[in-house]
Amino acid sequence: GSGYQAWLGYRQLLPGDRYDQYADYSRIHVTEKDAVIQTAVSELIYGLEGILGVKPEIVAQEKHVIAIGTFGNNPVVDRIVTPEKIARIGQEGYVIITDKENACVAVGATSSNGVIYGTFHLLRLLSTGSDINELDIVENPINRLRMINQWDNMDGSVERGYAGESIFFKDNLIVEDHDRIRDYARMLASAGLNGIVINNVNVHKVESKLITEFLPEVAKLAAIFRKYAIKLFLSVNYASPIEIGGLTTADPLDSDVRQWWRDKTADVYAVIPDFGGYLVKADSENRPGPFTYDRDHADGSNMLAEALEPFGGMVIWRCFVYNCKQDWRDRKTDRARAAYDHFKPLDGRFKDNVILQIKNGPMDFQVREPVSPLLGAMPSTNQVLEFQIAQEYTGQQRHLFYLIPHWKEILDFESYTKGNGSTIKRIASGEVHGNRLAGIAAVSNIGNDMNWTGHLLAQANLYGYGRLIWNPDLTSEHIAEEWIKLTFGNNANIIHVIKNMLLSSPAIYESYTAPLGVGFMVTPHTHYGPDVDGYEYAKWGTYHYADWHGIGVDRTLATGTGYTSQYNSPNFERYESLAHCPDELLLFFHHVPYTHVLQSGKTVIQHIYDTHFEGVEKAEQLVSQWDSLAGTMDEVLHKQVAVRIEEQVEHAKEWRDRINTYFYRKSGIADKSERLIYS
Ligand code: BDP
Repeated sequence: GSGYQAWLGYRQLLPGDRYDQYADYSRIHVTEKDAVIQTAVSELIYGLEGILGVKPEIVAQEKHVIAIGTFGNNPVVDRIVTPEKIARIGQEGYVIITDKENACVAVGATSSNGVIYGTFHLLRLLSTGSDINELDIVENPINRLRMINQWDNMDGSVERGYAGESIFFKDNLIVEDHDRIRDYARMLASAGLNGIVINNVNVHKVESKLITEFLPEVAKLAAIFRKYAIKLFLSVNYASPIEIGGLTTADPLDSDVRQWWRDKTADVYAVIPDFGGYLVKADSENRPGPFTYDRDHADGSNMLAEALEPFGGMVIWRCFVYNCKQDWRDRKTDRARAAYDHFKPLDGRFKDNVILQIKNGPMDFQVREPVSPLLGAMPSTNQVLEFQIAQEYTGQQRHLFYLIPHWKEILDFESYTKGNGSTIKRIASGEVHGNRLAGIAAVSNIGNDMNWTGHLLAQANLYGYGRLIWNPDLTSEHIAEEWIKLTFGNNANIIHVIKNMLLSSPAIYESYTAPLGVGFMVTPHTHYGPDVDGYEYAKWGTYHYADWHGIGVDRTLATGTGYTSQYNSPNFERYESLAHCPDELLLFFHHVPYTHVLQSGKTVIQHIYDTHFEGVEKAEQLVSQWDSLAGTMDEVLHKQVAVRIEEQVEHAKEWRDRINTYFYRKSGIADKSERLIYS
């Protein structure tokens, strides 16, 4: 095992009950020639052959079959699926129903896209050994846009990539061998995703040419993804009219600039008729944008929206806009405020096909930060929530960090933006404000490492991301269990051990890194490993303000930056109040002395010491848990993970010692349990 098959390994069943049951249904009945349905057929053949060891036939008979197709086009599907069921199926949804008497399973959908999702669902059931005699499943995705963002550069590197080089680009060209890209498309579709941006949000001159010189090659990639019901999008450089168009300005109100974008966009649609649209990072971290011309982000995005509109395309415009040249001497400047301050006043000015893409927190994918107050705060504007699957600040796929529970906390957060029930998941899905365009995007965690994600267990984050955004009500436990079974098989002990490891991992990592929501404390640039003051006197605005007396950022309205006032009541009051602010976010919102007593009853300083010692102990337990599986699973895969977890422990010790020593020196307060070498 190399891990390349990921969750699509389809290991063969031993003869016995399930084998016989599945064999009874194992022929395929399909009538449609549509490319996506044909993809579903080949996936079904591939999966069944893996599970049963025999290649299934495609047959005309209407018994002992798995029938897949769209309503009205497949006699077996139409015989089994009632009109009442059909009425419940949306554009991308599906039903899976068993007609036991005739030994048929019908996978039916409104569109061929639904058929492929239904087929992958059925394969999941088979591959995890489920009973298929009584299936009666109706599924519709909760989020309309289910996107993955590659941060791949054409030189072959991946920004914040921790699993090798790009599978899309090499030497400033698009790769010619498309096998891996096709296999990636399979993985994404099987997890329910329907959109991909293939290049980094930081667009260099060479990637600007993806919409010109490289367009024929891009079209080939779009064709691969199209077969898997995935739309292709591109990140574009706001200054392209200058960079590659020979114009002297990129002013969004300039008529030549507008014409340039209309022409280029028409060229794109001429070869990719179902092209999704553009993703744009503008006026952010030294990227060009409308600010250069004294225009705002509504002007900038609407210009692109106008070019895309005739073709049904959309502009996904990122809100990661802040001043990366702040002054640390001024306690009133606050990067956390920036997205809301820039965008909220523009509500109502964006065209219908503009979507703002907003990171889950106000800073940058920290292990702990509050939920972005911009989410849901613009009732007349489309929004997409942005997560990061790549673990930039959560251990870079060297430390174990199962992201699903972390994302679920965010999705379940109550924003109160339109009264009770205004949770982030209902905002993201478009339900709260009734948006036509809405959904979730995330930065991918894959590269050309043989097992895709470097850390084999980080595959759970890619798989789980897709499953979670299809249905945000799925539990972390359920997703973990599904992924483990698909990846490692049905051994009860393996499932039990890995599930525990995954579920405990976020808290472990949090406990030995930056404390109580204060964030960063990582090595500048690489963002891996501890550097307590690395960003403290830098311009990036990621401060913790630790001194001899205390630590934390005062973001209250009363005495601080006023960031708390971007939240609705009662979140505002909760964060504003030192007594009510949740412990895990205390230092994000308040500057307190080291002797401040937390709701847990501990002082801040003792909390720091305790969590850091305990965190390392728990990381050590991960090693023994994993070791206990040796001999019960594929040896190569076992070894791959063992190496990573051992590194995690060593590295956790470094975190512990640097953080603890630092705070001991700053505060002069000893550890009550006398574990510090210094005291
Ligand atoms: C930060 C990354 C940086 C990205 C930026 C972004 O450190 O590499 O370009 O976000 O999201 O997390 O644009």
